[in-house]
Amino acid sequence: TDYSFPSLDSFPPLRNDALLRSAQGTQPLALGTPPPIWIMRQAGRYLPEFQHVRAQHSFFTVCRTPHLACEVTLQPIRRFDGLLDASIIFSDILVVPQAMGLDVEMLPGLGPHFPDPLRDPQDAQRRLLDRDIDVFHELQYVYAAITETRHGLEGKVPLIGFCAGPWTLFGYMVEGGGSRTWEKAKAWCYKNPDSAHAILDRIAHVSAQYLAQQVQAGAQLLQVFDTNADCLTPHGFSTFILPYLRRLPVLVRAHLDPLGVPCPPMTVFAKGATSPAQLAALADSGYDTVGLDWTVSPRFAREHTSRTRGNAGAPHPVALQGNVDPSVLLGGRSAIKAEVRRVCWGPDGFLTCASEGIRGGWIVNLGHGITPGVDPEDARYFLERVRRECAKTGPE
Ligand code: 1CP
Repeated sequence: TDYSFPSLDSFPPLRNDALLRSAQGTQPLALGTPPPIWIMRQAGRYLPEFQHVRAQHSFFTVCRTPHLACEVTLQPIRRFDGLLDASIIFSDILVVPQAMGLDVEMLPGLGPHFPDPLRDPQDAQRRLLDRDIDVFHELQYVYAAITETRHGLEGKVPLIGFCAGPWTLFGYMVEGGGSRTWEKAKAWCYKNPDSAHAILDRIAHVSAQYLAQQVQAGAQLLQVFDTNADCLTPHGFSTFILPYLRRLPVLVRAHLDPLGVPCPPMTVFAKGATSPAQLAALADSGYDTVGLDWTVSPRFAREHTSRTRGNAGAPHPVALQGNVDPSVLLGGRSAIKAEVRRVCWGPDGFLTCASEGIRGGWIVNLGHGITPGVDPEDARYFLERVRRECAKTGPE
């Protein structure tokens, strides 16, 4: 409770800025030069060293204890020394609903659980919209973890901050946990669209302040995870998802500009938003990088994102992040090797496109988070294979 933001030039100098340069368009994908790589959900679940920490502390205790969050964030950086180009702060998207006054528990083997989810518009008005939230006070434990981790990283790789897309959080707050259909959240939108918009708007404002404060604490790139962007109709996407995703970078800048703090690169990962129109809309929504799930080919994604000009009219197309199928890490080494090769050098691969002169940065990643059953040494093999394929200047 005595945290204050650090001076941003008090941190060790960054020695690997490949991620930031790819996102900003100053390091376009070039044949023979391996692009930056990291793995969504790289800290946690599948790592025995994480399970060791979790055996002693509850999930949210790890999130709320800066030295534990820092330790867990550094675990993959240590284990895969030199193979990862970014770290992501250990936390969860659900710390934001907690900050907004909702209880969230992490049930072993089941995932997040809200004992008292939002019931109806009156309930949301009373428990959410009529309350003032002191974002700094509620979430300063995250900022303390970010500041400590920036020091712990010693400038090896940049530190990513994150939050959820407003739609994804709305889903959890209404359903009370994960869902296959998200039908309560969807029913709310059909029955009470004005109430849904008021809640999404509040979540967007809190999230933007949270992202800006993560930057003040030391985050060097921001990613928005809209994991549930795949459950609405195209019209629902345009109505309840896209406007709130677009608002985040605008509001983050509005927080940071008066402080004289530059806005770092921002990435949007809207899982399942992969139609041509949705990809084009995401590429034009104020973010520097569009994250892709594994259901689209790199060529298809390039085709539908390269006509737009990237963040704030930048003279380069948006960077793309992704999109190796996370399940291949459960499929054995020959499958990993083949799939990495396909994403790089297949007929529709990232490097094949680059060799044809199709422009745009690439940040290598999976198409969603790494799953709990993965052998960490298979994850290492994946990182090594990407490096190997990307060092080549042609498919042979
Ligand atoms: O008990 C445990 O240890 C729970 C496992 C766990 C972990 C390690 C959860 C529960 N969250 C996290 C950390 C986490 N979550 C990070 C930290 C950095 C990292 O792991 O590298 C991040 C970025 C998230 C983001 C998150 N949480 C998302 C968005 C990204 C995604 O994977 O779709 C979502 C939807 C959640 C909700 C959540 N938290 C945890 C669970 C089990 C779930 C449900 C979805 C899921 O199974 O992943």
